[in-house]
Parts: sequence; C-alpha cells; structure tokens
Amino acid sequence: MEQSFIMIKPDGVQRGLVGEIISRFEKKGFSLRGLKLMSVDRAFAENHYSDLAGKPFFNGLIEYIISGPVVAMIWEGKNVVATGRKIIGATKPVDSDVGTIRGDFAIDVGRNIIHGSDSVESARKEIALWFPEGPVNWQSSLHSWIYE
Ligand code: FUP
Repeated sequence: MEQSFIMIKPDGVQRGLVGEIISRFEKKGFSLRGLKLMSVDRAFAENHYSDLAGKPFFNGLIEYIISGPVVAMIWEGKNVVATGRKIIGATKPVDSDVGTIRGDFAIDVGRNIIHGSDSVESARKEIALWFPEGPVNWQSSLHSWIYE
C-alpha cells in the first residue's frame, strides 16, 4: 500500500493545529504508520529540502523549519500521495482552496503549516530520511469498510 511523508511544520505545532491536521487524514480513512515530534538541525533540514537549494527562499525556509519542533508522520492508503496533496492544498495559500489545510489555516507561503511528499518516489526518500527505523507494522480493523 502507498505511503506518504507528511510533516507539520513549526508554525502548525505552535498554533495548536496538530490534532486538527491528524484528524483530517484519519477521517479520510488513511492509516497512521509513523508519528513523532522532533526538532531537526540545519544539516537535516537542508538534506530534506536539497531539491530547493539555490532558490532565493531556501535560507528562510531552512530557518523556519529549524525554528521549533515539527511532527513527522507516515500516512498509508490508496493514492495517499496525490490525495494527501489535495488535503494539504496548493503551496501558496492564496491559491489553496478553502477546505484544504493551507486554504483554511495559512496566509503566507513561507508559513504554510505542512509538508506532503509530491511523488511516490520522494515519499520513499523522505520516509527513509525521517524514519530510518521504518513504519510501525499494523493494519486498521476498519480496512474492509474503507476499501472495496
Ligand atoms: P510544496 O511541495 O507544496 O511544499 O512546495 P515546494 O516543494 O515547491 O516548496 C517547499 C516549501 O518552500 C514550501 F512549502 C514553502 C517554501 N516556499 C517559499 O517559501 N516560497 C516560495 O516561493 C515557494 C516555496
């Protein structure tokens, strides 16, 4: 089953949105396979965002990610990468639909609350980086009520 790496950024934690965000993924029917509150250092954040090195906002982005604890998660389910991106909303909150996490709670692109893997391949890399111990092995008893 497909997995995505989802991270609540420091502003989401500071603003008390952890429960709200987890709830949206849970209610959709996705399964939580990893969850931890952690602080990351500069080298770790730069590794996570290595694809964006050289962008004008890169340094500000790294400062933001290391400014407080984040919630790192693995969510699992059919099409969770693409659907997770829909639940999160467009990168720039001005473009994020109302009803998405960013559309409902964010105003500035540099404080957009949450990260979600943009492809199955980046999810694999990001899960390996953030969860070297691997996902927790369990299956929801609701499985047959969610999947045909
Ligand atoms: P996303 O996949 O939606 O997180 O978007 P990107 O990978 O393109 O960008 C990663 C992060 O860089 C965004 F979440 C916020 C930050 N960013 C800016 O601060 N300014 C920009 O113009 C674009 C992105």
